[in-house]
Amino acid sequence: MTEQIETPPSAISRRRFAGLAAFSSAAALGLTQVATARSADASRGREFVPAVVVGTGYGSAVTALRLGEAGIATTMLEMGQLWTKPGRDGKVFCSTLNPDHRSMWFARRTEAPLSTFLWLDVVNRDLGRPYAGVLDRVDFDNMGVYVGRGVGGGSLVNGGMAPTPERAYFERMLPRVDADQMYRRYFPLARRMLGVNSIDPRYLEKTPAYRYARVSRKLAQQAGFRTTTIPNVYDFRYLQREERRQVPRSALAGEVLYGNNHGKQSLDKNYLADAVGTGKVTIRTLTKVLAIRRERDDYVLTLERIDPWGKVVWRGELGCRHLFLGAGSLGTTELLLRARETGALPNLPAAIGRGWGPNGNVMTARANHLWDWTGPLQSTIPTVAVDNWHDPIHPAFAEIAPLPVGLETWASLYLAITANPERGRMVFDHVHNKAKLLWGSGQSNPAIQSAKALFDKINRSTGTTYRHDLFGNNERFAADFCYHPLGGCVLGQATDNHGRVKGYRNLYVTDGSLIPGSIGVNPFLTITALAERNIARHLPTLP
Ligand code: FAE
Repeated sequence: MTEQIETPPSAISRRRFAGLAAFSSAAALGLTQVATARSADASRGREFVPAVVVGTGYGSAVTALRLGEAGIATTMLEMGQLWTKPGRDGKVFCSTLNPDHRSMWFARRTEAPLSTFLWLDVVNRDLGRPYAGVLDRVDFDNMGVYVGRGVGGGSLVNGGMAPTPERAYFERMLPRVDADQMYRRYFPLARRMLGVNSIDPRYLEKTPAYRYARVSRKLAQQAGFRTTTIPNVYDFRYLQREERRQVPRSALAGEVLYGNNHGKQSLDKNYLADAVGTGKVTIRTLTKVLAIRRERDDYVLTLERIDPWGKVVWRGELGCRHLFLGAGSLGTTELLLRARETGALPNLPAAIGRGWGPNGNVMTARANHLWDWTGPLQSTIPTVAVDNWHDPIHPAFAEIAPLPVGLETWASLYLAITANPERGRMVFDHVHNKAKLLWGSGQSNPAIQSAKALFDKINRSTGTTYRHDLFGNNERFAADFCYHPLGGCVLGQATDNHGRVKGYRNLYVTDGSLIPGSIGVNPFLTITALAERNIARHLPTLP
């Protein structure tokens, strides 16, 4: 079998230009459809397309591009908005320090990961009328899950960190995946496509914007820990020009959680632009898939379209032969659980809903000595980590996060990724017609213990302490929310070894739900590479 993995660069740039132009004109005209050619109007009866991709995050974007390149007419369905049209302030996204209605997905108040500062309720803001904002927090018992909503999914709101997992851990988590092929072919391909780059070490050492990272790094090294830099999809050359005030500031203007107006190479700038540029891929925005059923050889999707204020403006159906689910760990698992539990797709495997985990996420913060000031200007794009992954008892990869509030805080903030072996389970709640996560509060303890082992040692060695004022209830560790939901449709369990869902033909999963709850580093590079690997296997079998 030949596996298609690359397109010549010249073809990519022509396509990308066409795709970007389609995004701009859809935004300018206020359309909920992005395409280079006009496609049929779904509001007139049930339409049929050969392939549907649900969602527009990493797995979906890869899949749609490769389907489009193969000449297969594909419709992408995204419940969030297209984020390319500036608001009244001339900006597409609002900043983390000054959030407005664009920040959160139908919420009355922002729900930032840090709830207080100096125990004061100064972080979150009331938002007024709920709106289809870009960041969602889905709350379950004992676990809140942050996800991106919009064309580009998580790429719109994430920190852009794109590390490659340690090979031995990747092999442990996904033992049936050919690691040689992944590390030789698909990780490099994903890095190239996503525009992964690394900070210039000379810039890292001298810029005031990463003083906070250098301070944390110094203290970690004093305690005997190894540190490393983390590649990113934020354009570090742009960042340097921001500092020189040659271009509008984004990472240096507190933008990240509610979107970056500049610098970030989110999926709409690469995979999705290329996909639309093939002329075969259409994206429908503000369109949510509610249910999936089977009619003869086809899948029929029940859809609902809203306006940005949440009013339902259309309901209908769309038929397809091949259905690719890329709605993220929560979204994909919910759709399949609903299909199984309502009897629409009764042969779906019992493994759907299992193997869920938060990638061992835990946040913590330390208070530094007065002479170790972290600086008022902090880049929102993290680029240094404390690497304690090889600790035999408490492995942790702790990324040094900014606290970009524009004034000195003497605080060092961290997102630690740990190898928490605990797994949760998603089940279907018939009463509320939605998925529910079963995650006990004690299940976060192994993650907290790993982070604690690392930061206790830093505090002991350097004579510093934890901050208690940031996460509410005087907590030093926050492991009751995550940025990295993984699992629910685990590769090789709910699906075959390439993401084909067991029990049904032409039904595929292509997102973070394939990864069994933990991958040891930030996950989007792995999700992208795995999606490339899987679609390369499926393409020759498609019409
Ligand atoms: P994802 O990107 O979540 O896309 C799913 C899409 O499907 C979304 O656009 C949804 O709106 C849409 N959707 C869901 N349900 C439906 C439905 N029923 N109908 C239609 N559309 C639907 O999926 N990861 C890193 O590797 N590095 C980082 O630095 C990093 N930082 C993060 C920071 C934040 C604040 C957050 C929230 C996440 C971060 N992540 C980071 C995680 C990363 O963004 C996430 O793993 C990926 O986005 C997951 O990719 P998927 O393709 O699984």
